[in-house]
Amino acid sequence: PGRCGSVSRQPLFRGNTNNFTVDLRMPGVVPPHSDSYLCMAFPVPTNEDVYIVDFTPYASMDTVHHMLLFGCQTPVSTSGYWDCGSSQGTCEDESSIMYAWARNAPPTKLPKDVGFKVGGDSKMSYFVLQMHYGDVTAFRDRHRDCSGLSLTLTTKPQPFIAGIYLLMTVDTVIPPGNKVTNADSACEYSSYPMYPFAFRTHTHRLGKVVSGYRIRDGKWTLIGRQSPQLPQAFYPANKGVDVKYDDTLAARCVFTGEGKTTKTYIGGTSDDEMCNFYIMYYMDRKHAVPYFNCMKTGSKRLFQGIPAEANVPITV
Ligand code: IYT
Ligand code: CU
Ligand code: CU
Repeated sequence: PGRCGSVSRQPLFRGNTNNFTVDLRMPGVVPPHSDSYLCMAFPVPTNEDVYIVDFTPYASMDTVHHMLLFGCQTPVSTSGYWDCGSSQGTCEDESSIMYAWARNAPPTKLPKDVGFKVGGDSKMSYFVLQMHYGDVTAFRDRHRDCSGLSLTLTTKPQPFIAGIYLLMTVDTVIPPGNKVTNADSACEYSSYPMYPFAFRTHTHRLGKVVSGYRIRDGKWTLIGRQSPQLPQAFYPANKGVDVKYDDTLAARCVFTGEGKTTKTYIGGTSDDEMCNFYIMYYMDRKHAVPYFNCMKTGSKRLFQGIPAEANVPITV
């Protein structure tokens, strides 16, 4: 008692029996050093299918750099929190990101009638909260952190199901020096219509701009473009860009090797790089797919058609 006194550990039922909220909070932690990543898993509190329809962040602005929510079946640990920095991950199996909070960025809202499906037979039996703590000098007073999220869940089937499409590169090598290195990925889309409504970019230090597109009949339409040096939240996607069977999804990350003396590879540490473009979308519940992954390198020929804006660094 006392540590996170007012945080409830039990789902709260309120309004009608269809709706409840779940608090996912760190259990009063002191991050061991600046730039710590700490994770904690929480079981989805029902065997039924439930839908996340809203997120409410509770984060200490002075210490929390960012906070991510994943869903998966087998978290790295199910008791207490663990260090989930570069070496240890979040889940043993495939995990899917569902929410991102980043300092100084407005949080994402799901559109009406859209929910992430969890529990039941969804393969999402645990929530994993990942916290990135920045400067720990704020912990000199020995207080403990109880930051986290509150989820609004409903058992009422939602007309549309939210999901994540991740485009990433796995073989990018950034040569040291001044010049620009592009990391391109692209995949043909061969499923039911998907409606992007938010996007998130992720690189480490060397990323300048990340852009994602739908290619239809040779025409490139922007889904989103952002500097990965800005808070890595989900930002609103370009409106009205649906994705249909036979479209291609494509993303480019622009890196610079400036200031480096050695090659930089894709990897988990802050000395490595990553090139990620996440699309948050919804699909009709009748044939919704909860996540997609594209790890295919985009061809030179295809990327000759990319709009020039994708090469323009965003200064922050
Ligand atoms: C090598 C890489 O790019 N890793 C990324 C993307 C990634 C996320 C998930 C890859 C796999 C996953 O199951 I979830 I395979 C990556 O680690 N990105 C970080 C977070 O860990 C999600 C990020 O902040 O986007
Ligand atoms: Cu962070
Ligand atoms: Cu990364």
